[in-house]
Amino acid sequence: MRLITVEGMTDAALRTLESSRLEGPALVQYHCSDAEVSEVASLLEEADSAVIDQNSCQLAGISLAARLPSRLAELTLLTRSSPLIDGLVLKGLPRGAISDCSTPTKHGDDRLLLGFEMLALAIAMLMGQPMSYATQQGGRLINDIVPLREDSAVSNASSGYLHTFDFHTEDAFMCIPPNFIQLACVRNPTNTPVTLSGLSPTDLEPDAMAALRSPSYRIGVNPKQSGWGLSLPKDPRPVVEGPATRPRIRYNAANTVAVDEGARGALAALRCALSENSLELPLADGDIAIIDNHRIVHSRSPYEPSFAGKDRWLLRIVSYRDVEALESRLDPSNPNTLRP
Ligand SMILES: O=C(O)CCC(=O)C(=O)O
Ligand SMILES: [Fe+2]
Repeated sequence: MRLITVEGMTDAALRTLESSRLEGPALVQYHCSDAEVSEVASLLEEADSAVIDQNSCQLAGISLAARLPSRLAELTLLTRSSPLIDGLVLKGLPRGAISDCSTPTKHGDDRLLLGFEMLALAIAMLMGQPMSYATQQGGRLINDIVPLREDSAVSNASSGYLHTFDFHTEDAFMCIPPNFIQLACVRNPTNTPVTLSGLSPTDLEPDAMAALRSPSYRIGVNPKQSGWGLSLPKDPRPVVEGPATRPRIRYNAANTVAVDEGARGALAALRCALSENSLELPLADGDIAIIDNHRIVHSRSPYEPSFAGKDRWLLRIVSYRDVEALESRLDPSNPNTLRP
């Protein structure tokens, strides 16, 4: 994994990305300027005082996306379109009114949406079509990644804080996983990073790579998405796909099962490579990370919440490049919701 700090979409930045192209996925990091912070702060103020709910958030998100500071929009669109960039971290955005709210203690309540949530949604809209899952957090488009007491002992769940959430592609078990996952940091008092990793073309021996590219793996559902259990791909599938110089991964360390011994050995080699290539991304208040979900896997270590209202709180939004491919899963009464 490479983390490359840029000052904008400059030729020098693109040359750096091009020259290190074969060294594995590239994450671009940009620190917002004071002028951008104050521009976004006034957009947030407006959105914070508007009444925005699950039904009106699509239009409100589009209207905010159209008014984003140009450099932020350019970097986001470049991340969507350039094969040289696999993720973007926008650092130091303002949070508006959400910074005074307590961290939610349950999933899927029907509270109104605040400015920072709309900012996250606007950026996700530039990346593709944000979609929600009928099976997750009450079908909300913007999920709360928070510790939940009742899930403390659940491993491989974002709310299961006592356990590691091991490396995974978001919703890897689905026939069509989302293209991008976005994590927007409301607060992170324990400085618990999201750990990222990916593959460069030369990380694995040719035999292991060939096994990972063969249709020899089944991925089970996550504990929090058990509703999809009957809608998994029927046949085993590859874990690695795409061009040799830019491999794509569909993987979940917790529940990827290989059909034979050779495929199992390759999976162990993949696990080693991912752990060697890992990069800790410490998300601070107001940071927004966009991750190409086919190029970069993510994980989270255990952490200790205090349940006094100010625990770690990220917003998660997934987006898809191609909604038509999802047709059979669209909820007829809500075209931005997917169901098993
Ligand atoms: O809590 C995190 O840093 C990441 C959690 C996660 O994997 C997710 O929300 O999909
Ligand atoms: Fe995840």
